[in-house]
Amino acid sequence: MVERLGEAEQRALLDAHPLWSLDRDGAAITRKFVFGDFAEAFGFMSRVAILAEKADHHPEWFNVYNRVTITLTTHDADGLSARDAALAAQIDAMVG
Ligand code: H2B
Repeated sequence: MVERLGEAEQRALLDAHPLWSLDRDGAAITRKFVFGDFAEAFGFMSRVAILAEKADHHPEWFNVYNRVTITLTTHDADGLSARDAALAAQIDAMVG
């Protein structure tokens, strides 16, 4: 098992990454992205996939044409962990 974020850590995560919102009763965070077209959206997903594979931490996501919704949660923690905070930070750094 992986340790879950405490309440203060969860607040810090949302403060640092205001475009993400709590989801699933606090067990996940979600952010929506909109790109110019499918190629841009899929390029972004490819870059996230490489990060995810390196970190062995994988997003749940949904894509329709130029829109991507990413949900981060840690299955091994049954909720949010530092791994979600780290991946959210990397994704935010990628797109601004
Ligand atoms: N991704 C996510 N989001 N949560 C996990 O708990 C997780 C993962 N665990 N990717 C990893 C893979 C685990 O199953 C492997 C065995 O390390």
